[in-house]
Amino acid sequence: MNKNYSFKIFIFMLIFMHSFGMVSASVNSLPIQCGGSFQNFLERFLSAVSKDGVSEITIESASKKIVQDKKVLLYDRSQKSFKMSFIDFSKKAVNQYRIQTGKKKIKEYSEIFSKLEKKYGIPAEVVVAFWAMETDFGAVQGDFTTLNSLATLAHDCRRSKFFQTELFYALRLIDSGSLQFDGKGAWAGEIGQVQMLPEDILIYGTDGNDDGYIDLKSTPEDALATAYKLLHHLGWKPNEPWLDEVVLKENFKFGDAGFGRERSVRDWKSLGVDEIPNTIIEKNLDAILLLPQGHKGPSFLAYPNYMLFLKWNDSFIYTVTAAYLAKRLQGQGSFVHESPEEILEYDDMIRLQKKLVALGEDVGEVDGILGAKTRQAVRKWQIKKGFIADSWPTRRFLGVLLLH
Ligand SMILES: [Ca+2]
Repeated sequence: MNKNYSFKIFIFMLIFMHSFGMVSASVNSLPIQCGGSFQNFLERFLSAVSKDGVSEITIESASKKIVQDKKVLLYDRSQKSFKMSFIDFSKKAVNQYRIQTGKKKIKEYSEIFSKLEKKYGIPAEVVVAFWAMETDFGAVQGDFTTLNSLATLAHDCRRSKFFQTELFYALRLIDSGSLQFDGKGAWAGEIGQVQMLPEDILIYGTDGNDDGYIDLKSTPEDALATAYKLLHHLGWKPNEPWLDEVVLKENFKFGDAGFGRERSVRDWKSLGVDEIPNTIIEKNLDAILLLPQGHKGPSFLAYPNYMLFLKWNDSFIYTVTAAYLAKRLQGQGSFVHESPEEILEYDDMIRLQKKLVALGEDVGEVDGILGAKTRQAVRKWQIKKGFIADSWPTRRFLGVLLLH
């Protein structure tokens, strides 16, 4: 393919779409009704988006080439990694290979990193942590056909509206020549070295190596520049920290930890949070205290920039791990911990969530995942039942709760 030609179309499309306000979450003709026969859904979808400016030739090819991929639904129903505990997941995700390779990559791409760091005030280690977590520096980008993945998830009713919009933008990427019908990526439709969805690619796609073409799959400079731009737009506060491991004094009141209980760093210090770096105490930002595996696990202070990790990926365990990997890339040692109790088995986690729901608590989806809402509900009942309120449900806690 003539790369320059397709790039010119791509840039034209971006200018066109921005000037008409078309790079936005809503597309006039969407959403359509989800479910029913897949082929019927696809035809209805294509007929709807043809009115929103997808070219006739793309619509015609899409109708012939896009097929349902049932494997995508299996993946969607079981995101196993987040049924792991923080310590298990982070030990797997933050390994020597990633730390050493990450440091090497920062040297190898030092030119573009220093340019981007200066422009956005985001340390290279933060972006490299995402690069490592998402694709092992581009090595594992996924082998699912992006269009089929997006169409399968758009047809499925669980998150249909979201994926209908992404499918629409994927067709726009095809129109612009920057995506092919057989283009591959992750099972949920993310593309390239930092795994981005079509709408984000249209908005934030950046030509990092100035070759006149945006290639997020095989040009690291383009993927990195795009990730920087996204983090900047999500609201990264330049030259501010995101996370520090800390140590808690004996008799620390663990119930102060968790989301929604921000305090200034100096307040935390007076409450018994130790080993906060001096530069952080001087800045005196607001912070929350995170105990991802309860009071016997590691403890972290998380500053406002940590919330940007949650905008990138809404899994609590993923984000603490990515934020911690960025610190390890900066030379921090591995976290310390005692021997916290293992995470509840899946079936027990479901029993716990169902019991909490029966007690009138909001745990979000009953999905067997110890997310932020389940943790908050656990904390509340730990206080009621006289347990240490560290949001980490042990087997004994579950037993006591089930008897309530
Ligand atoms: Ca490029």
